[in-house]
Amino acid sequence: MEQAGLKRFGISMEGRLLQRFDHLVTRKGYTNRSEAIRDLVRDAIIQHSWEEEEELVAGSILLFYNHHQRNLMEELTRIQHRMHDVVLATTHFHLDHDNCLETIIVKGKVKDIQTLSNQLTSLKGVEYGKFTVAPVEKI
Ligand code: NI
Repeated sequence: MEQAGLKRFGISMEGRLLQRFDHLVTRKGYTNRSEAIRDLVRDAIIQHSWEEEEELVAGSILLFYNHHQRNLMEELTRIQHRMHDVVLATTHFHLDHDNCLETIIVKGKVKDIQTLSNQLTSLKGVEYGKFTVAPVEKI
């Protein structure tokens, strides 16, 4: 029987990811996974709602990838050139022999920056990508 309108659904994920998630749940003081996931979902919805806006924001896109991945470097450059009007600067760090960390500083309409971020983070070989905007303020 349903309680207080709560719905249940199943989530599948890799064991290693789940292990790290559980560590986060404990560290952040959540009493259970559901509570942590509800917070993540709320954040995601807020982040997504910004896409609808025409508002100008500044932010950064953080990318972690292995530069040996075929065509990845070319694709990263091509996409950034195509959206050069929102890219202010790109800084590339060679972390070790294989891995690179790149931060792209952006400014523009949220929907354009989100599009750029989605294109970059979904590229094959990008192992981690994070788009962060400055607190919602008019620039
Ligand atoms: Ni590098």
